[in-house]
Amino acid sequence: VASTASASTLADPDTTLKATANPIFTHKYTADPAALVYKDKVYLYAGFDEAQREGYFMNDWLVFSSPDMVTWTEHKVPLRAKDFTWAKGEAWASQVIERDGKFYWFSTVEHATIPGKAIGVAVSDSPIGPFKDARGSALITNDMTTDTKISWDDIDPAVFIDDNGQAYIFWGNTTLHYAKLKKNMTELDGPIKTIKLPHFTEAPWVHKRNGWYYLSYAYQFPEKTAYAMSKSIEGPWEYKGILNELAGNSNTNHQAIIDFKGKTYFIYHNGGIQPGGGSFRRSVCIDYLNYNKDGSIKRIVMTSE
Ligand code: FUB
Repeated sequence: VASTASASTLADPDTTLKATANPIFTHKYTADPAALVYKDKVYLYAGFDEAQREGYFMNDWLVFSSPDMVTWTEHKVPLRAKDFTWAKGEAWASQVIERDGKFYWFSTVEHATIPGKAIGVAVSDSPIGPFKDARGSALITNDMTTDTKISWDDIDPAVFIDDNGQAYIFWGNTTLHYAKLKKNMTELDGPIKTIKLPHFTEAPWVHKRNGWYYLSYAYQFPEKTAYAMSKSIEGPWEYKGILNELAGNSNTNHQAIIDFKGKTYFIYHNGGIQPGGGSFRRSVCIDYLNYNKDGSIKRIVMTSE
């Protein structure tokens, strides 16, 4: 998916830019993409890598929309980490999903009082927000999972609604967890379970095609993207191999997969803006994703165009 980003000066909300090259945005560093197809548009959500120092420096999330994957409109900041009053900050990875005309934003933040990362959920009537905390408390905290060796093991929510209406949330670092969500999308419904996948690091993403469930994730560190397939959302998951190679000079590699207007897109980040880009100054890229006849996925060909 190519383009020459002509957006180097874009800074104002509701401004339109053309993205014809990877990285697709060059006016800001953008990380941890998640995407939602709603009606005739794609909504692309990303964390804002503010580039103020080494290490993650992320306070806000960003939202862009497009009718064609090339012309993008940047909207007002839809959500900030501190909009969760119980959070200390840190706008890490998130995903937005629609249910019954409402948009639910599941996000990783640092909890103010329960040590470690936590997952919150915000809600809006519009895919571009503004979003408001839907619970007033975290949905998932570091003390709810048994794997408490690291403070950032409850991160990177991925939410999936199956054809029968049952919603699931997957998340984790090192250990991959999942649980059912109630119809209200703001409460867990039942036990937290774990899935074992080779070299799971973080960044799960779940999608479904032709009766197959796909679970893609960041693999090892520095991260590649790998994936597994299953005939059931509850597994067993069969590891299918590497999907995307190391993301250049970014240690992390964080993907979203969507179908839009007849094509499948693989949306990820790298450190591609040079000079300046890197592990904490990341940029969203988009390439095509293609399937084999048996439903397995061809390796992503990363392009600069
Ligand atoms: O952006 C902060 C963290 O880096 C995310 O939550 C991870 O997926 C990794 O990309």
